[in-house]
Amino acid sequence: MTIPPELLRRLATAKRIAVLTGAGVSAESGVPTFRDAQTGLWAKYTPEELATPRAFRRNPRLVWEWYAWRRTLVADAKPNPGHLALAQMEKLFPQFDLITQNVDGLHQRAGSTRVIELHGNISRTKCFDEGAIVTSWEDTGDVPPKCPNCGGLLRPDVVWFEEPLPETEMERAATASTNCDVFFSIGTSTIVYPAAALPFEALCAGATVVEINPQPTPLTMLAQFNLPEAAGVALPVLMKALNASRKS
Ligand code: BV8
Repeated sequence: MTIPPELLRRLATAKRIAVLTGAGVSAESGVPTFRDAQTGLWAKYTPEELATPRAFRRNPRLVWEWYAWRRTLVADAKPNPGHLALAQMEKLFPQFDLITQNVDGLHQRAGSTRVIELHGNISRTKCFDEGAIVTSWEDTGDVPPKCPNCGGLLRPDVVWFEEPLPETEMERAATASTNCDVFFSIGTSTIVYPAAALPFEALCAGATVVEINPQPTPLTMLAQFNLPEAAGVALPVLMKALNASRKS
């Protein structure tokens, strides 16, 4: 695959870059996307059924064990060439914001430092009632375990459907999206809101929008550039072309 010369020209003068990533960026690390069918005992549930406060109230053990299963997948996963290329890209631009919907922490493990976690992080735990982050608790065998402060149930520090996103992160993401020269939308189906609105806000603010996704999404027809490739293939090629254009 080749990078469109016009895109390289725009990146040559760009100062401010914003990137939105979704589950597709972690697919090549073996972390199933939301669209991928749930496997094994989870096959009979849709993620939207398990990732809600209602589902947790209805069956806290089931939801806790689903996240425990996903935590093992994430723990065994390694950042892939897509994650690593984005960590390099951060160093090439004066302003670079990496907005992720992923809760797997793989961007940070790849070395990215400008990460905005819109939907939280699966390796953090908080109290369902108080919302406070909890780092240690007594293993009494309860599933989910109990909050050491109030005895309430513990839950993963992720944003569930029908829950508002963390305000600071949402504001930083909106500011980065409406103040960038080039906006990359990578490995996301662009369906879940309010994250899915960000590429369109960048378009309205006059940014050049680039989509990297092997499948079409609601953004595809509106993006100025489409790289219909896997992120782990397209991003290293893009970085190579960027470095070459900077040397010449
Ligand atoms: C909220 C954390 C206020 C938990 C997640 C407006 C319109 C319609 C609906 C709504 C709306 N506003 C709000 C809603 C409701 C809802 C929503 O958007 N529903 C959707 C289903 C229509 N939004 C919410 O509930 C949000 N909260 O609005 O609060 C409120 C309060 C009360 C009542 C109502 C509203 C909260 C949303 C956040 C939920 N939490 N994750 C967890 O992880 O368990 S969302 C979760 O799903 C992910 O974080 C991500 O955001 C989303 C999955 O999307 P993607 O990441 O894009 O992944 P997906 O599998 O879909 O696609 C993968 C893509 O990658 C594909 O396109 C594929 O082609 C591509 N791909 C595959 N391989 C590769 C690749 N690309 C590149 N390389 C590859 N190798």
